[in-house]
Amino acid sequence: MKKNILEYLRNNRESYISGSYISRELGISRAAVWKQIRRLRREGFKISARPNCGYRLDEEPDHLNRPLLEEHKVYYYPVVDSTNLIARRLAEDGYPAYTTVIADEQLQGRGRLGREWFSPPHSGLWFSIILRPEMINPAAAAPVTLVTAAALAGNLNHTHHLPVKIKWPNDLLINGKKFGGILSEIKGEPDRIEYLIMGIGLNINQQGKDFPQQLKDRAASLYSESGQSFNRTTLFLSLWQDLCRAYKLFFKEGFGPFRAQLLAYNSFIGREVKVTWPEGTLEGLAWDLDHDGALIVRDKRGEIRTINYGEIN
Ligand code: BT5
Repeated sequence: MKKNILEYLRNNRESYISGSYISRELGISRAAVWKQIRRLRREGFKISARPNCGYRLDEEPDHLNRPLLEEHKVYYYPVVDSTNLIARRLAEDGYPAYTTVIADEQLQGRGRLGREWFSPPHSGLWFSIILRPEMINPAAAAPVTLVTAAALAGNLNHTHHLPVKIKWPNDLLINGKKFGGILSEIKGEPDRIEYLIMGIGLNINQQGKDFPQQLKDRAASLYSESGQSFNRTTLFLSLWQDLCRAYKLFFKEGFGPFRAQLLAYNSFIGREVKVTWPEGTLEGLAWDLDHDGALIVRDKRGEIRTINYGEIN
């Protein structure tokens, strides 16, 4: 029945179609029509309603293209708790490197340090890639988050002409607002990595008003800042191919080839920053990135400090 109502709306895109007409044609009550309209809206269809005129279909949701994704061995789920958790289960079951999980919606999307990651349906890219870098010890893998950020920023700047910047170590910004984040999780021993899970969240087609109150001033999407909406499947495949290429190069040649790209797209070098790191907080001038991607800060007393783990606030 939902499908039939959708057909009526699709065939009348130019005008409003009355609820009573649909109910007569389908032989159902007006309440049943209304129920189905509500259901379609929950699925992401934008349907406007006008008193005495009826309903009009304004926009269809951008569904991720499951068959195309699965051709690339990317596992699609409509709703998950967190793609990082699903990827971890697959990694434990022995799925190979580059196996990827993508979801339309996450109910418990996670950031670093147990923070939440807002992951509504039909609008973003929420995905996790399994990596199995056999040759690297865990310390050498630390820059993998920066490699991810460099690959994403490189693609979005070059291929899509978007002014995307990186905030060390895991934030992606557009016009100074955060639209993406990276969460890497590791399983291994001191001298060997069993697997890494690279979780990536990108706001794509949300409108500014779609963000919850506490994020409204700080969060953005590619659409809210550029006015361009994107086919999420096409954009994902373009980013994913660049990411896989970047990881292969990183495992072969280390962080070296990525340092210049990171510097080119950074939003912090030469700025006064406040950094949280295991020793507390530190204020100073972001000075440089070292050869491993560690942040070099000149503190208030003029001392040079090297931050391996932490974040710019
Ligand atoms: C991150 O953490 O930025 C990492 C986010 C990684 C999300 C991906 S989605 C696929 C995979 N599966 C998961 O469960 N996670 C990964 P962090 O630096 O800790 O930033 C978290 C903070 O960003 C929150 O405390 C909010 O302030 C803000 N935030 C939450 N959701 C946001 C959103 N959708 N857009 C912009 N900012 C957001």
